[in-house]
Amino acid sequence: MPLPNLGRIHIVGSGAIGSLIAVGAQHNNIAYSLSPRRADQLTQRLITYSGQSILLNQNLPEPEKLAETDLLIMPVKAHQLAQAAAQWQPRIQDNTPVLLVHNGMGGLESVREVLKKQPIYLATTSHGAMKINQHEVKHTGFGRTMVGEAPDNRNGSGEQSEMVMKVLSRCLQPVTWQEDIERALWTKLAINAVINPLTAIYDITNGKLDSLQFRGQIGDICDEVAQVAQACKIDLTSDFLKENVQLIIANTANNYSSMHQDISAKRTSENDAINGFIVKQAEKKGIDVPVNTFLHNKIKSLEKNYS
Ligand code: KPL
Repeated sequence: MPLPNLGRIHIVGSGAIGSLIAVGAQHNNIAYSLSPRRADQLTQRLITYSGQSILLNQNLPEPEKLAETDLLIMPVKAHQLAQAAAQWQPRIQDNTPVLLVHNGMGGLESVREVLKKQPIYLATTSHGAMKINQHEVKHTGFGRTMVGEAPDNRNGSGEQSEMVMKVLSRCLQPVTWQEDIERALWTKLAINAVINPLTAIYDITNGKLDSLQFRGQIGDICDEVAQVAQACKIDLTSDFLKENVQLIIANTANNYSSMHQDISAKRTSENDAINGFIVKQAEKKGIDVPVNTFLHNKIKSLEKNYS
């Protein structure tokens, strides 16, 4: 059934998570457009978690202008957000809701520089997906999604929040609404700070981290993230983070993390927004985070080796 008060959703980029959202929209008869950064990168098919093949054949042309009742979804990497926001800014209204879905932190700040008035929503998902070639995406790990209003939301209304929640519940389920989305984002930050660099450095799937060999490092990373989070007034304990990390390792065991995929494909990863963000915050608070510093530097050196 179509959603009341919703025009269309516009998905920026044609990456793995954006493509998952597009398939969810198509399945639920929500009008959508998927706009790849490059025309030859458009996802045309998705292999679902249960192995079904779905053609994305209802993709609408990219809109000239978005209405207040449309939703702009930006599932692109943190370092690509500023440019994407600048590109879409002339096409959206002051009241058009914008939903950010990315790993790591710092995305809201860079989008806010450009979209000063729009209501912004933040989501985080632990679904695993990967682009297996330019036109195909595979849903590799079944996760869950959390969404909430950005702390600095300007024009958001209850009705709009409800619409955002309903869209996501159909497109990236299961979804829970978070009054305190920052806590959820920090929890996901810890998950990414562990899984992403370790899988990229050791060239393994997420599930391989469930081995005694990694217990110590995982514990140390969570201890450091919890310490920095607490210094930033986010109420999280290391034990809670460790529990969540182990859960996601189990739920996405066969997945190659996004950082593993980026490093293998010689693309810039989200290193700066994940371990790099923790290192920066730690510096500001005067906290020593040797394991996150090591991982941040190690991934940077792998990125430097791109020919
Ligand atoms: O977010 C992810 C990522 O790969 O970036 C997880 C949840 C770790 C799934 O691989």
